[in-house]
Amino acid sequence: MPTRRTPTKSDAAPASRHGAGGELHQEAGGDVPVLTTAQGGPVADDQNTLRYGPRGPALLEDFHFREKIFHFDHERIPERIVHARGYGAHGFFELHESLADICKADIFQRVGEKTPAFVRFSTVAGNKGSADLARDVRGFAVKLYTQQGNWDIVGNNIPVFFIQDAMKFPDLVHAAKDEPDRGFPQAATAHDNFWDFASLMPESTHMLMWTMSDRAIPRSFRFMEGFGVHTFRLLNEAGKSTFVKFHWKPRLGLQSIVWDEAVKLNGADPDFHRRDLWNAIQTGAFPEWELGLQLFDQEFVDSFDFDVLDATKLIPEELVPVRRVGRLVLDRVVDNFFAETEQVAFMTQNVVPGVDFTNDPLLQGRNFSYLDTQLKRLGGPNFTHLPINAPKCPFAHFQQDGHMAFRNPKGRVNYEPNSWSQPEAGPRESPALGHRGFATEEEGPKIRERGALFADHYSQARQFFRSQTPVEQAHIINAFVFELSKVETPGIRARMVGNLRNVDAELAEAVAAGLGMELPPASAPARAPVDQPPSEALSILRNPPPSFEGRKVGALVTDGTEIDLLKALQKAVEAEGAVLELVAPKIGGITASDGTHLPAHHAVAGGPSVLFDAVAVLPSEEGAVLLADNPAAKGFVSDAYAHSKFIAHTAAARTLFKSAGLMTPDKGFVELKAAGDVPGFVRACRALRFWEREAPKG
Ligand code: HDE
Repeated sequence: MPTRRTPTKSDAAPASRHGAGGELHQEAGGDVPVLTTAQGGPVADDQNTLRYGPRGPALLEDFHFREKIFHFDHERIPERIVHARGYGAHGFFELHESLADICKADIFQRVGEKTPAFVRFSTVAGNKGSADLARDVRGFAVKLYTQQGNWDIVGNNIPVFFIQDAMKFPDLVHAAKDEPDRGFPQAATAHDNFWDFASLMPESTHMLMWTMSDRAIPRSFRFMEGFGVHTFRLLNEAGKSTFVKFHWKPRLGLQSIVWDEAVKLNGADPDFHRRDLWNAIQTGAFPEWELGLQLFDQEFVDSFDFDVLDATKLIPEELVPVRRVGRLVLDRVVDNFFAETEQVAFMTQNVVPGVDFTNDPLLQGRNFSYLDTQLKRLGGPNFTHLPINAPKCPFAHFQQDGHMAFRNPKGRVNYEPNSWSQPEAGPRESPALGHRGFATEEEGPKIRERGALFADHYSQARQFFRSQTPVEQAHIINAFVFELSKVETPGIRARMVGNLRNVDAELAEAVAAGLGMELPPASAPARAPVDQPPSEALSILRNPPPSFEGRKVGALVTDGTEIDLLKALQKAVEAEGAVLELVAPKIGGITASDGTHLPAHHAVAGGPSVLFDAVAVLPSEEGAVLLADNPAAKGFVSDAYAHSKFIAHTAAARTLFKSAGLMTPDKGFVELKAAGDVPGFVRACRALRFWEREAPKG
C-alpha cells in the first residue's frame, strides 16, 4: 500500500556542500554557483579564518570572516510586542456578490475577480519561540493587495476584546505577558498578574468567557473563524454610510481541541498549527474562508442594547445575519519566513476608498499604534519598500530617502505644488478617486469619559455562557479552575469568582467548588446585567462541520496488520478528503499481512494520538501482545479515549485496551470485523468527537 509523504520545499534543496577544506571551491564551476561575499567577491575558503600559521591568532584583515560574523550578529529584529509567534501564507480573495450598492471599494465591484492576499495567524502573549497550543486568542490578520492600495483587516479569532479604550492596552499586555521580575510564565495567562488585572477590569469578563472556552485552543488555523471585531463603515458612490462588522467563516467548519490535548501537543509538536497550515497548502488542500458581513444602519445602532463602538460587545448573528460575499483562499506557502511572515506589517489604518473607521476608542488607538510599531520593528520608515508590504497597484508619492530606501524617485521634482509639466511634475491628489472619510458631525465637550452603555460588563458574558452546550460549559469551568489554581493570591481568585457571579450563578459556584473555596460575595456591577436570548452561533458544538474533510486519522499498526482492512480504511478516509497516517512501533515500518512492507509516518513514541482527530487501532494478534507492553502504545489509546475520540479497532486490539485500562468500550468504539465496517467508522468521525464520553454526569 503506498503511503503518502508530505512533499516539502526542502525536497528540492541542493545537495549539501560541506567539507573540511577547499572542496567547495573545487566543486564550484559548471552549474554550481560560486560563493561570494555580500559585496560579490568570490570566496576561496569558507572553512578557516585567516591566521598566522595553523595555530596562530586570527587576522583583522580577514574581511570575509568579519562580514560574515557582522551580518550574523545583526540577523534578529525585535519581535512583535504582541502576536510575536505567527505563521503566514499567500492566497487570494474572490468576490461572489457585488456590493456596488453599499460600498464603492474597487475590490467589491466585480464578481469573480481575484485580489491577492497575505494572511498571518498568531498567538498573542507568547514570544516568537513559544508553542502553538497556548490557551490564547489567535490573530487573524489579512492584507488585501487591492487596486486602490493595501487594505488590512487586522482581526482575531474572537469577536470581542478585553478592553474598551486603547489607553489600557499597555496595561493589559504587561499583565498578560511574563511577569517582569521573573520572566515567566511564557505564553500563559495562568498567573497572578493577569488575573489581578482582569478581575479589576470587569469590562474584560465577556472576553474572558471566550478565552476560557475552546475557542482559545483551536484544532488548526483552518478550523477557526476570524473577526474584524470593531464596527467599521462602508461608503457607496453617493457617500451613504452602512455600518459593518467583518467575519471570516472557515469552509471546513469550526473545531477545537480539549485542554489536555493542548498541554500534550505543546510538547509533542510545538509547531502543530504552522505544520498543519504548511502541509495543507503543500498537498493542495487549500484552506478557505468566506468573507461575511454584518451590515446595519443608524436605526439598528439606536435600538441595540449595547454600544456598537464598544469592542467588548458583539452583535448576535441572529439579530444581524452574516451576509457571505466572497472567499479567501490560501494557496501558496512563503518562500522565506523572515522576508514575508516576519516582515509583514499589518496596520489597521490601511483602508481603501469606500471603507472607513468609526469612533470605537480601541480602533482609534490602534490606528496610531500599528504605524508606530513598524518603525521600531522594521527599523525605518521605508518598510513599505519591502516586497511583502509594497502595494501591487501603481503608486506615486514624494516621500524620499531614509534608511534602506531602495525605491527612489527619478527626476528633479520631489515636491508639490510645482509648475513643471508632466511627466516630470509627478502625481497630484484626486478628490474623486482618493480616500475620503464619512463626514460625521461631531460635537461635545472635550472629556475623558465613555458612553453610558459601555458600563454593561456582564450581559453578553452571560449570553455567551448560556449559549454553550453542557460539554462546552464544563470546559469553560475547568479552564477558569485551571487558570485560577495557578494564581497564588487567594484574594485575586475571590475577586474573579465574585465577578463571575454576575455572569451566571452555576458558573461561579462550579468554579468556586473547583478551587475549593467559599463562594465570595458578588461584585457590584457598574450596570445591572440584562438577560439576552441564547445565540446558537456562539457555540462551536452547535455548529458541527459539514464533513470530516481536512482531518487526520492515525492508524496504529504492527507486523501482520490486516492489509485489506488498512487499504479500505485509507480509501474511505481519503474519499472523505481526510488523511491517514501510519503509527508503528518503529519508524522503519511494518510488514503487513500480505508480506508488503509499509513505512511508518510516526514511531508510536513520537506519534501520540493527540496529533490525530480519530484513531484506528489495527494490530495483529501478536502485535497487540507487544503493544500491550509498550507504554507509548498504551498512552496512544488511553489518550484517544480520554480526549473523546472515535476509535476504530480490530478484535485483537482489545488486548491493548485491557492493558491500558480501557475496560468498558462505549459507542465511540467501532469494531472493524471486515472492510465493510469501515464506512460506518468514517461516518461516525464526522461528529469529530464522541462527547457523550465526557458529558457531565447528571
Ligand atoms: Fe493589535 N497590535 N492592538 N489587536 N494586533 C499589534 O502591531 C494594538 C487589537 C492584532 O500578524 C502590534 O505589527 C493596540 C485588537 C493582530 O503582524 C501593535 C490595541 C485586535 C496583530 C498592536 C490592539 C488586534 C496585532 C504588534 C488596542 C483584534 C498581529 C506588532 C487598542 C481586532 C498582526 C504589530 C500580525 C499586532 C497594537 C488591540 C489584532 C503593537 C494598541 C482589538 C492580529 O501595533
